[in-house]
Order: sequence, then structure tokens, then C-alpha cells
Amino acid sequence: MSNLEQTLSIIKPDAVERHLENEIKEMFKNNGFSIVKEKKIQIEKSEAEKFYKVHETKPFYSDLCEYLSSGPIVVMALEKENAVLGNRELMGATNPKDANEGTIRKKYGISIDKNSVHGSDSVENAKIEINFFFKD
Ligand code: IDP
Ligand code: MG
Repeated sequence: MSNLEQTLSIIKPDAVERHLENEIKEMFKNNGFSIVKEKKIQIEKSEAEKFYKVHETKPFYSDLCEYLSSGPIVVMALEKENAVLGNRELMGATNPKDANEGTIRKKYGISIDKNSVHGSDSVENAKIEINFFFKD
């Protein structure tokens, strides 16, 4: 049965800064994802705080929002069958040290905070996150 989904992906500042944008996009395309929406932007810390609101009680929340707003990012809506889970698999574990071989975070991630990419964690959140960056 067909289950075409979209998920929000962000190439984070550490990866944009190291000019990894095209290599990471190639990994998405090589794994069957279509990039259906895309823009390169820099956001304010206040916007990052809204985006990461689910983490507001975590000790790393302020640093996380500071970091996401520290430089240009590439936000994309990726489309594929079962895109949400597929992207989580392709990204790898949050901590690059724990990420499997062949994943984006294993290949490019520097540390748990500078882990190169964001991906939605559920279909419901994917819709909210895509709408956050791409309001029609
Ligand atoms: P995810 O990005 O794999 O979904 P989340 O738990 O949703 O991971 O955390 C969001 C982001 O917050 C992570 O990608 C990472 O950049 C950062 N983060 C998560 N845990 C820690 C931590 O323990 N210390 C510092 N930063 C963290
Ligand atoms: Mg998450």
C-alpha cells in the first residue's frame, strides 16, 4: 500500500558552514527522497525557541536555540514513501558517536549538539514543522 509522506529536514549551521549542503542533498536523493520545498535562511533565536519549544525544559534548550540561529540553515520538505521514519534512519542517532555507518550524522556530525541535520520525529510533527517554515 502506498504511504507517501513528507518530513521536515534541516541542514544545520555546522554543516552549511562546512559546505556540506550539496553532499547531504545528494544523500537524500540517492536514498529516494524528493526535495519538494527548499530554502536557505537564517532565523532569529526567538524563532528557534518556537521551533524547539518541545525541548524548553531541557538543560540544553538555550544553547540549542542559540546554535540553530547562529548561521545559515537549509530547510527542506522531503517526500518519499514512509519519509518520516526513512529520514530518521538515514540521519542516524542524535549523538554521531552512536550513529550507524552510512548515516548522515555518522559521516558528518561533529558532536551531539553539532549533529548536522534535523528530521521530524512523527508524521504529525512533520506537518507542524513543514508549516512552521513554509506557510502557504
Ligand atoms: P533529534 O534531533 O535526533 O530528534 P532531539 O532529542 O529531538 O534529537 O534533540 C534535538 C536536538 O537537540 C538534537 O538534534 C541535538 O542537536 C540537541 N541535543 C539533544 N540532546 C542533547 C544533549 O544532551 N546535549 C546537547 N544538545 C542536545
Ligand atoms: Mg527531535
